[in-house]
Amino acid sequence: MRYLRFTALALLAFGCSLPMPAQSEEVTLKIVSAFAENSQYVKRLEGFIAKFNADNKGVAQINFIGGPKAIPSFETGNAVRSGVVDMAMTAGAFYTNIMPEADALKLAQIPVAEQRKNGAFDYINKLWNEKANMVYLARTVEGTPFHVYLNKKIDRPDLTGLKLRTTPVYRDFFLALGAQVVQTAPGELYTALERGVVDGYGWPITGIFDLSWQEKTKYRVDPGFYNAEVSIVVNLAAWNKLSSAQRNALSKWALWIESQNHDFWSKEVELETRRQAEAGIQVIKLEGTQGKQFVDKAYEAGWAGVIKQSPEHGPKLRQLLSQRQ
Ligand code: 173
Repeated sequence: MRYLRFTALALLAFGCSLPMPAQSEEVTLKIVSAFAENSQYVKRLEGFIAKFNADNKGVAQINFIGGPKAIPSFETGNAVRSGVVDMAMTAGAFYTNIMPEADALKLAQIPVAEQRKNGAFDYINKLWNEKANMVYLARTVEGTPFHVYLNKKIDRPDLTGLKLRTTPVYRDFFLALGAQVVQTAPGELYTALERGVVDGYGWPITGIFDLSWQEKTKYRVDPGFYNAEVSIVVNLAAWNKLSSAQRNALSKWALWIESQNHDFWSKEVELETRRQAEAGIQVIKLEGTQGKQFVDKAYEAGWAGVIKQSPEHGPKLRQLLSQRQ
């Protein structure tokens, strides 16, 4: 027994005296997605990973673990914060449990390329580092508005009497318009629509076909509002362990995917709008003043919600993310 213990200790000591792996050794980073594996968001992520991996053999590789079946959408923030995974492609709405400020990114009125120049990106990173143990690496979705999708008709910006599926993205706005709300992960929405538990939902202009919601959707309300946000975040400790070559590789490809956002998403918006019409989804168009009031109310309710939850950082985020006057 004594001998065994001695051997074990000797082995441990020997193990510890092995040289530490050199910083330049290839690292594999595990990434999960808050969105379904067949979604457009994930297809684009996989394209990004393929390019990154081909460019970084011997330096760093990204390994896609899976979508919400691996880590539920609303748990992605916790998984990155705690280091269960190294990275996630997720939306701020899914980790307001960690930091309420995460949901403010949907309110950005300037592209991420500009956020990198006006100090917003640095401010975000400081906050994300401190409050979520995360590096905010790249915004992969921008320039696609959210919409209200309904199965009951409305003729003015009023959702009184309707029960809508929500996430933190839409909650304050839907409540301001008189709706009742129920929160679900995207993966639970089809069933909620099928069972008539909800009369509609919020979602961006793109992506409703990924989980077949078009089968259970009669109307889309125009105009859209906000700026759907999906980003790649990295566990801070995992980031700090990387060599500068590995960090540079991630930053280089972060800039690359962001540089593709405008062209990629403007095309998708066009395609998906047409596809919705072809699927028979009718547009309820709030015209003129009504349309303007609808969008103004969205931003008003959205910022009021963020500032209420974060009086310390909300106003600064508003200043940095809003259109320059
Ligand atoms: O689930 C959602 O409706 C949501 O919050 C969201 C956020 C960003 C992109 C798509 C959906």
